[in-house]
Amino acid sequence: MSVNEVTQLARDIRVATLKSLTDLGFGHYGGSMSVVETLAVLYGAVMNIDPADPDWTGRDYFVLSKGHAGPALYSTLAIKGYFPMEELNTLNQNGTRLPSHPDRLKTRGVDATTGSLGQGISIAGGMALAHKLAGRSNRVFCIVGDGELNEGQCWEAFQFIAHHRLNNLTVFVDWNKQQLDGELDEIICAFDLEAKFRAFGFDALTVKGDDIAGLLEVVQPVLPADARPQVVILDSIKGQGVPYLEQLSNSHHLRLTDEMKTALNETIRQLEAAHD
Ligand SMILES: Cc1ncc(C[n+]2csc(CCOP(=O)(O)OP(=O)(O)O)c2C)c(N)n1
Ligand SMILES: [Mg+2]
Repeated sequence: MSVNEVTQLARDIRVATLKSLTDLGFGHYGGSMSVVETLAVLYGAVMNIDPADPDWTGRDYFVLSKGHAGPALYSTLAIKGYFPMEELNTLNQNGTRLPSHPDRLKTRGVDATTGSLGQGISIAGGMALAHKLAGRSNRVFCIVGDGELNEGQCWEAFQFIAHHRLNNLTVFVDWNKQQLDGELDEIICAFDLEAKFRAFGFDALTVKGDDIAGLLEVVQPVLPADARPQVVILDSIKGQGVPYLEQLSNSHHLRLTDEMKTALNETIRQLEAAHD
């Protein structure tokens, strides 16, 4: 996929996610929006996957450690053909196969059950070690939240990943500078993320969270066998790509008012009109 095609895919993921959440009337908007471009890059142009055979053992694996962004992952999987788009309308409702947080036993294409923050990165480390020990070339990709880094488990996992040189795992930190109910700087400051990861044995770099060309350049190449594992810090905005959400300081979980619905529907309309 070209940069233009991935950009188009990101737009489609954003629209589908906004629609599924807005039809429901509540949900995790901010953190879903900030990972849209990364999901488009991974599922559109980087990961070796077969939506017709989600359990194919040769596939690359994806772990959404910040599981509350599940709605964005579901839209990505539906667009890629893992299940029908209409199923997105069942998000988080009784009997759905799309619970608010990903469950690998419920949804085709979900590789790991997440939602309890801190656990997904440990799962991803285990997956990467298993591939490495077996001499397989599968890659593993994992997105953690910046607030999620408050969980000590993340740092245990990072040490494990660096110790075992699991450079078949790429970690993304969604540095959107907010967590559940406020700014990181007010709650627990992240300090210098690049420096912290380097001290933990990673190669670290920062890319704008919506810079599709930049992300492709960094993530597409397979790292040399002796490289340190890579962390990509996504300099993102909570609510990214949706003007109304970008200016909110509490877009983490919204229960929609009429005013919010109007603003979100306007963005959906504009994004759809921009469709090539
Ligand atoms: C172990 C655990 N503690 C608390 C929560 C509740 N919780 C859900 S999302 C969230 C904030 C996460 O912030 P961040 O990782 O920055 O997510 P993002 O900004 O990307 O939405 C919290 C505290 C949880 N899901 N798991
Ligand atoms: Mg955050």
